[in-house]
Amino acid sequence: MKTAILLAACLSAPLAASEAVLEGAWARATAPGAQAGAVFGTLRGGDGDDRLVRAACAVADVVELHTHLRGEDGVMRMRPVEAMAVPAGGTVLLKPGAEHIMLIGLKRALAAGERLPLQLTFARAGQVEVVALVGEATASAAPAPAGAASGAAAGGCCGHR
Ligand SMILES: [Cu+2]
Repeated sequence: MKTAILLAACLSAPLAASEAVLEGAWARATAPGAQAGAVFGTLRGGDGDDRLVRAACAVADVVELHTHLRGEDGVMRMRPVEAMAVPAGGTVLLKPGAEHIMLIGLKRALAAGERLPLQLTFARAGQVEVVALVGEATASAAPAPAGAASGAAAGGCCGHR
């Protein structure tokens, strides 16, 4: 039933499809010489189930998709995953201690306040360019961009580059 309705909607409005995105991408600043960094944010699903299958970043030799799993010894450890499922209309929160995008082999330190371009590849949505805002090294949530209070939809967002 649901599939039939979705299919009809797609056929009648093929250009109005919404695709999976990473919203509010952010990263933690890294110490000079640090080998790794991580990117977080909220994966938001589009009209259809999707999967984040790859990520790339110019400042890292390798970018992996990671999750945290509890080992047999009870300790949480990062594990690479082949893909992150992004259900249609759903959200997946990437945050410290959970799913994240791992930057390995950093070519330089990430500085608080900088904007870090990333290329994400979704199985369905294809390649998507996102910019992660770098927060403090100890940040546990996305930094608020100057002049853009979270939740303020009107104005604000694009004047500060
Ligand atoms: Cu990791």
